[in-house]
Amino acid sequence: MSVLLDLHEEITVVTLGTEESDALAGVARRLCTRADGRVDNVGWVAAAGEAWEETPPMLRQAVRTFRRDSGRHGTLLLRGLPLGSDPLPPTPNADNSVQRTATCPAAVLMMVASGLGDPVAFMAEKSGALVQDVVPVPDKETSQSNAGSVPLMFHTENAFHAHRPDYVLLNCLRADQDGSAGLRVVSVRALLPYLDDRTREALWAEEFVTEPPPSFATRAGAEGVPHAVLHGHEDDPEIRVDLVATRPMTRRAGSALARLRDCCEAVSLSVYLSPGDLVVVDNRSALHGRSAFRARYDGYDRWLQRTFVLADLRRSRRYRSQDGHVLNSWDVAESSWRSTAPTSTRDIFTTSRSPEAEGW
Ligand SMILES: O=C(O)CCC(=O)C(=O)O
Ligand SMILES: [Fe+2]
Repeated sequence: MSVLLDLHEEITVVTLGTEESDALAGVARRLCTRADGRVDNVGWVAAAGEAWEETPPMLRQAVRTFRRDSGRHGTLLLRGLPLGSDPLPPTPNADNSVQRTATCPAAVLMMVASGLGDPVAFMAEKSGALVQDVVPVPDKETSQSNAGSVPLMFHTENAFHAHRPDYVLLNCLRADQDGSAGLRVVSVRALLPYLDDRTREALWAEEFVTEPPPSFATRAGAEGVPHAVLHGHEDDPEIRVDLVATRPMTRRAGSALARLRDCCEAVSLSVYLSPGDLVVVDNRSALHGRSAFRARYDGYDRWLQRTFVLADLRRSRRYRSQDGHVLNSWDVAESSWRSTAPTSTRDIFTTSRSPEAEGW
């Protein structure tokens, strides 16, 4: 199943019919009553995983297929998802707003996340809540974060991080009033044919450093370990870059980043989300960003809910207290930071967190 978007390129779209949407709403309703409906409770997350098994088979099949091969654009768009029968409250506009209580859209988000792996959050970001609101925030218009409304540059989510998400999920509760906010996606598979040999060679070299976003408190003197933008198999590489936070360390790396930026602009796709649309971005093969839109702060602004997924939760165990779903702020990990990285597990778990955490 597919749909045509701008540039007449196709991303995979799966649309639920009324019957499937109603069935999914029933499963979500029951899930909301489990474990006191507390989204961040490990028991509730486990219940979301169980509930996923009761969702319509075509939904599970689409997610399973995407997990095996995220396709040319590394993006899956699920449409026709239920939002519940309660009227939607006004769009929040507080900074770092999160959804701690189960609602129909949050339940759907977390069930789909369970189908892809395990939902996770980062303690330093939006207080470690598993379901985060992506909404424009007054006075943050120009911020290169999801609280802003100027164009948001292409990025791998939490590109600096050794345990960056494998998938980013965004569930649309409300579109922006002018219909101008497009989620922009561009995959390495679409980019590669446009990159000349010299650019590719530079992108494979470990000549880039990526800073954490403002939400992740850094230790003075912490030094990012150089990494490549392209890695993995040369036929089908993964991409790791943030066009704001990644710095070139050499002249050729700088030229390659500039070329990459131009190509992203040229071959990206925009997805204009409507209520009931949920996008899954494969964070290993696709970058995402967002076009500008006008925020009004009148309760009817654009409202997405977001969660992250790790395909293999176990690998990050060292950084998760009590085998929970929240990665500590300092689990940038030995492979991402050197010299000033935490030296003991105790150190990792006791490092202070930034109350000003800002979503990225
Ligand atoms: O606002 C959007 O569509 C995407 C924002 C974003 O990059 C994110 O929340 O990770
Ligand atoms: Fe993002």
